[in-house]
Amino acid sequence: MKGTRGMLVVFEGLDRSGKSTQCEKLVQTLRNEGERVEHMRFPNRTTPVGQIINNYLTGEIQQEDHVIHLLFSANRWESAQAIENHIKSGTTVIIDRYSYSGCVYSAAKQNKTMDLAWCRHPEEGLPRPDLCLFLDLSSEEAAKRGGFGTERYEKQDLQARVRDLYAEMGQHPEEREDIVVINAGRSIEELQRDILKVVQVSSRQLDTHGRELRRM
Ligand code: FDM
Ligand code: MG
Repeated sequence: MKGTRGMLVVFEGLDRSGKSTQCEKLVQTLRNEGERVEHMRFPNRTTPVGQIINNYLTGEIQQEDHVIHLLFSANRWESAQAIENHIKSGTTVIIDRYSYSGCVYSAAKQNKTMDLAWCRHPEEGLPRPDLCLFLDLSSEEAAKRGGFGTERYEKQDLQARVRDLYAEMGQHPEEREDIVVINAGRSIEELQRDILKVVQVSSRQLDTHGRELRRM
């Protein structure tokens, strides 16, 4: 990946789909190849906004649906300039969850005034991923993998709606261009190989076209 700027690669998928494992493996592989890579994850629970989100997810506090949605988005905006700076300076940024999670988990609550379109608005203007790797696993298979934890969204009925909403969001004109579906019901090594290939193709396209960083 010798292009003029770094790539923005995000991982999406249900809880237990293997995102964090694959994210770490990709970061390591690219670093071993001599690439500069920054690894991030959302929610970033270390900031003041992130601490509110953490307390909400663990069930310590309640938040109105729209409010917590906007805080998840604000948590990305806190890092937007840093992401852009990394990319411009030639560092590739790899992120565990991004705007897709932001939209689908909120929309899965079925609040009457929070459809996908409403949920996507606060994301507009954020750095747009060059590639979104969607690790696809059924909610049943996800539940089998050691079961869910105790956090707020780790329930099978919500996860099933989340998966449908990921598919719906994949129809959005921009998201459709960025998203690559990876069958996550396979071994860690198989996924890793597949993912690396997809990233390499995407990287070559970027080198050829030398595109400006886009915005959501
Ligand atoms: N989540 C994550 C959201 O609801 N909105 C968001 O914007 C993001 C980034 O937070 F259930 C949800 C998805 C998941 C939970 O994520 C915590 P991790 O990856 O399990 O920490
Ligand atoms: Mg989780």
